[in-house]
Amino acid sequence: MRSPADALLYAIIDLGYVSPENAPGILEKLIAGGIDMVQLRGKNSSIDELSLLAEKLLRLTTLAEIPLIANDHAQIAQRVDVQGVHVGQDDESIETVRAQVERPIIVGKSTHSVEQATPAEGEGADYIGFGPIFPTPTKPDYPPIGPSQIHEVRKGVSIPIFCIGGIKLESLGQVLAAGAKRVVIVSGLLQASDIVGYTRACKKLVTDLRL
Ligand code: 3NM
Repeated sequence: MRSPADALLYAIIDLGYVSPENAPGILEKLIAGGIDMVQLRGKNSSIDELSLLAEKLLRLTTLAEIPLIANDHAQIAQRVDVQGVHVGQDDESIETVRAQVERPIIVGKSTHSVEQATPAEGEGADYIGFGPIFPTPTKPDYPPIGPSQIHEVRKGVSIPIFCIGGIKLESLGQVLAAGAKRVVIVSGLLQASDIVGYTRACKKLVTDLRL
């Protein structure tokens, strides 16, 4: 099973873009394209619905040996053997999530500034999301940080940093040139007309940087 430290391209199955019925088929394509990690996010779905879907998605991620992370809800990780939980700034603390789940899990945290990033590591996060780098319709109220902050955040944080928000294949090179090593791409991957090809192209860019 891959760990966040091994992951370069992180996808999100966001039920704002994908129906639960189509989610397994889309995840298969993302996996074929080479994603290293995936999150299930459904801001308007119940814990029951999300747990049921997580169970289905977990079969695919287990075969691919990549971690499946539940957004927001530790209860999903209590019911289903997902590998982790991702929390936002206004969600439960990392300590509370770990105490609730009672087995070793990956816990990630969203951060929206350099000032939020360092404390997240201190709180015990295994990785952080850092964004939005660019404007994104998913978080319209969040001012974009801009790629110039990526070097700054890397100075203060030693856990894996996943840059997120408005990143597309066309802007990925710019984000990597600004110092990003790992990225989360949501709508770019989910709305691509050829999901496998688009994902492969993104994976190639992040991987080539490593070579
Ligand atoms: N979190 P897209 S930005 C879920 O900045 C999420 O913490 C963000 O979607 C953050 O790649 C974001 O379609 C949405 O812009 C990312």
